[in-house]
Amino acid sequence: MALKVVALVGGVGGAKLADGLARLLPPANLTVVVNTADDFEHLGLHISPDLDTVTYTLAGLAHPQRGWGRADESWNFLETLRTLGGPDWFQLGDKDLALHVERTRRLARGETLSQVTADLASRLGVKPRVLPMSDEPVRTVVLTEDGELPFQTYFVARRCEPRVRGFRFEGVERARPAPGVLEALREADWVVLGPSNPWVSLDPILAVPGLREEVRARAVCGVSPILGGRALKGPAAKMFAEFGMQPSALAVAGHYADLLQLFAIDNLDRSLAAEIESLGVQTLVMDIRIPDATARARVARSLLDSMAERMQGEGVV
Ligand code: FO1
Repeated sequence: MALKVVALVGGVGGAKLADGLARLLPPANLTVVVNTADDFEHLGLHISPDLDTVTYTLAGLAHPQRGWGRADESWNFLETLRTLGGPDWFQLGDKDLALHVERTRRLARGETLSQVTADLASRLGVKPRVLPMSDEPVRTVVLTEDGELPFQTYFVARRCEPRVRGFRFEGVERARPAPGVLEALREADWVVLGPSNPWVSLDPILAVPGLREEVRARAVCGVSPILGGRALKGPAAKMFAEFGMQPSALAVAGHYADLLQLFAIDNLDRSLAAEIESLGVQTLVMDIRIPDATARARVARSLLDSMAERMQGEGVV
């Protein structure tokens, strides 16, 4: 019987792993819980970049190189906005824009983010359940040497250049897990932590009151977002370094050591396995790069096999 899995993910890396799992698991056995602390209001629209990256990836519509936004996009809106003197620092393609307009319209009518997400995902042909971490607004604020910056200002407008001192997840103490999140976790055989940025993609999800405790009660398998000391994508390695830590798969395993049973690291990091195991975490050593469908399915297959084996070893199955 197929395992029931809840994947906690942020942007591009997490979406790709979710896609690998979706290629192998029956849709009813996979729930993807997505970071919404990168969400922001821009041009009067509610933008949910990580939800959209996951939705487009699972729908087979994502831009193959960038990972975010859509393939076969046109840019008439952005070019016209630029001509008119509007803010063009955040790239919104024409097709992508339609989704933000429609989401914003429905939210203004009183639908919740999880309702809107479920309906839009289903219209785009996504089969597994995609849930925002919360329906309440949570916003990552990056504490930098240049002061506090909203996440997308730090990430896109400032290209992650300012040195980071810490993070604040504004609103998180009032946020509740979105409907279905705790139920999915309680039914799950395994929780998978995607190869997403630990600081700004997974920590906000785990900071939603009640969520971390529920994850800790389950078997958890992580995938390193760092290989050979470098992030697969984005500023994770830079952030570890700015906090005075050597960026590595070991540093990521240490970040979640209280949660993890299994942790997948890259062949390049084989020499870190013993130290990760000394944290009480079993390591899986493999090629963790997942640029295309074949690689995503291969990594997902290894994870699912190891999770099933571990359950059998413990006499759970
Ligand atoms: N990332 C960028 O680096 N530059 C952009 O202009 C940009 C636009 C954008 C539009 C829609 C969307 O869904 C994502 C977009 N992203 C862009 C990615 C986004 O900022 C990041 O992927 C996440 O917030 C980090 O996980």
